[in-house]
Amino acid sequence: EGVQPQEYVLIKMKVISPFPPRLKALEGRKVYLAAATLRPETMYGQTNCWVLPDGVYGAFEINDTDVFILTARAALNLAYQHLSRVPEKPTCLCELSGNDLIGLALKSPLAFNETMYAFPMLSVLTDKGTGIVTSVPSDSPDDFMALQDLVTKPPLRAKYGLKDEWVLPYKVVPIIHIPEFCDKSAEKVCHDLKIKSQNDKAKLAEAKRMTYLKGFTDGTMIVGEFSGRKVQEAKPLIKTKLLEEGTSVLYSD
Ligand code: A2H
Repeated sequence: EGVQPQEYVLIKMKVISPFPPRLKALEGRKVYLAAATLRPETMYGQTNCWVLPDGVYGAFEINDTDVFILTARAALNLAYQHLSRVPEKPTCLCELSGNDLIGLALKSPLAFNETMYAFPMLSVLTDKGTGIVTSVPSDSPDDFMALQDLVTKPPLRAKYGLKDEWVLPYKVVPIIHIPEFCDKSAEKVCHDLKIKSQNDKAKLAEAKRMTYLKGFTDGTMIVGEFSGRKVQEAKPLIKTKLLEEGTSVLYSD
């Protein structure tokens, strides 16, 4: 963690009704899993959402219409950033565990994937961002390996009650071309480094290092409104678009 506050874009991943029993108190409201990202330009390639199974989350009133599901820590920060119905005071409608969120059906801005689901990832930190992470397996080695684990390990799906039809049809969506890594940089680097699972922390750190900077400096968008533009140019434009259309908000951690 740096000394500077990190500025994230919170992606509003809309929870599709009917809500499961644990969320019934929220039925009729606009409820979102609020995912913190540093890469808004990758949102075209979202395939699912990540939560920490044992993480503690809450459903908080952000304004008169929207409810965000995230950690209490993030809700308090948001309350001091003018994102709480009651100024400087989070209002929690119900407490939820990560396990309550697993399997929720979601619709997320820009994603080509129409419906996606919340899945477990054990490396999600609840003291960073919102504790909710959106998954872009084309460009994030963490996301690629965590999804790969769920696809290749039926017992892991069973442990968390994931239906095969939520997990197995997923496809890595190519969204950014990087000359060195072709169009699915995370998949290529994970393969080249022979990364076995999401628990292979040292190699994943190396994979992230290799892809993160290159994506920004050498990447070109190959999908969406800014297709053909450099990632460096497209990133602020996509960020502004998401904020203006109201499908995202800014958040400082
Ligand atoms: B990024 P930094 Cl395509 N726990 O978004 C674990 N990881 C978290 C998190 C949390 N509580 N909150 C956010 N993140 C992830 C997209 C992405 C991201 C791509 C490529 C790289 C990448 C899609 N996932 O991050 O420690 C989120 O994943 C590589 C660093 O604050 C967020 O951006 O620097 C990033 O980590 C924030 O990490």
